[in-house]
Amino acid sequence: MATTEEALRRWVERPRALLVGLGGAGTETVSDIEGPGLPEAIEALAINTDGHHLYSQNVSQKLLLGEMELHGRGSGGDRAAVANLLAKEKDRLVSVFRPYHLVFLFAGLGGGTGSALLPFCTAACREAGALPIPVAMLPFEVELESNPTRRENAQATLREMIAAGGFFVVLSNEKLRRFESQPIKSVFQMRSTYLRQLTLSLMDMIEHPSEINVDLALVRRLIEEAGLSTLMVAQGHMGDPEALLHQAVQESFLDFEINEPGPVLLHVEGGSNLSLRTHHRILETFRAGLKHPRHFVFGTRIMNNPSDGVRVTVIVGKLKAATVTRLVQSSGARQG
Ligand SMILES: Nc1nc2c(ncn2[C@@H]2O[C@H](COP(=O)(O)OP(=O)(O)OP(=O)(O)O)[C@@H](O)[C@H]2O)c(=O)[nH]1
Ligand SMILES: [Mg+2]
Repeated sequence: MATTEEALRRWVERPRALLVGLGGAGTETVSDIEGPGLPEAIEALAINTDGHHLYSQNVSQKLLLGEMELHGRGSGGDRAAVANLLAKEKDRLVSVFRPYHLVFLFAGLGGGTGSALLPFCTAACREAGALPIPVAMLPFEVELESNPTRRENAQATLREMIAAGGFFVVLSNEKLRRFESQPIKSVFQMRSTYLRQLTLSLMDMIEHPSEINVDLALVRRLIEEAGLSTLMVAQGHMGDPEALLHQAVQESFLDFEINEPGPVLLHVEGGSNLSLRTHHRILETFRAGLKHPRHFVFGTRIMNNPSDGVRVTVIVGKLKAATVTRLVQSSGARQG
C-alpha cells in the first residue's frame, strides 16, 4: 500500500535550534541575537556562573551554574574552578540540549566561565544527539599580550577543542578593530547582527527543502570532522558574484586563511529568475575564490518570486588560522 501524505508528514520534523550564550561575552552576544523576528524554531539560553550578569541580560531562558562553589559571583578568570564544578552538571546539560537538532554555542575566550563551558557543552551536545556549532571569540591581541591568565584560558580551550577533533568556529575580537572609531557597544552589536544573519541563513538552508537540497544529515556529515572551520554569509546582486565573494570573505568577522581548504558547502538562495548560467558563475567564483577545494558540495534554493538578490551561505572546514596556531603553540601555559 502506498504511504499516505499524512504518514509522510510525520517524518518531516521541523529542526529546532538553541542559541546558547556561555559566560559574559557569550550571553551578551545571544542577548543581541535574540530579538524580534527570530523564528519559533530557534530558542535562546544564557549560561553563566555570574548571577548578577545573568539577571541584567535580556535572554528568554537562563541557567546559573556553580551557585554553591562560586556563590553566583562568576569565576574571576578561574577556568579550573569552573571546569571542576562542571563534572556534576553533565547530566543536567545533556538534558537541556537533548530536544534540539542544532545547538549554537557562543563564548568569549579568556575568562573562566565561557572558556571552560565551550568544550564541555560541545561534548554534552554530542552526547545529547544534537549537532553543536561552537563559536569561540578570541580576546583582543592586547589582552592576550598583557594578561597571561586570559591567554592561558584561551589557549587551554583551543587545545581542548582541537584535541576533540570536532567542528568549531573561531572569530577574533581583533577583527573588530577596523570599526575602532565607533562606540564599543555598537561594534560588538555589529558582530552580533552578523552572527544572527548567519544563524538564520543556516537554519533556512537546513529547514526548507531546496531545488538542490541541503539537509541536516548532509551538513552533519560534512562538518563532523571539519575541525577549525568558518561560516560565512553574503547578500547581494546575482549579477556580481565577485562582490558576493568579497563580502563573504572580507567583511566577515572570521579569522582564517584559506590555503588548502577542507570540505566546502555553498548554499545559494535566489529568485525564480536566477538563470542556470548566473548560478554557475556564482559557483565558479566561489570555487576559485576558495582555492578549488577538493570536496565542494552545493545546494540551491529558488524562491517563488522573481528577484535579482541572492544570499549565499558557506561552510569551509579544516582551516589553518595563524592566530589560533600561534596561540596554541605558544609556551608557558598552565594546563587546565
Ligand atoms: N564579543 C564580545 N566580547 C566580549 C564582551 N565582553 C568581553 N568580551 C571578551 O570576552 C572575553 C571573556 O570575557 P567574559 O565573557 O566576561 O568572561 P566569562 O566567560 O564571563 O568568565 P569569568 O567572568 O572569568 O567567569 C574577554 O577577554 C573579552 O575579550 C562583549 O560584550 N562582547
Ligand atoms: Mg563573567
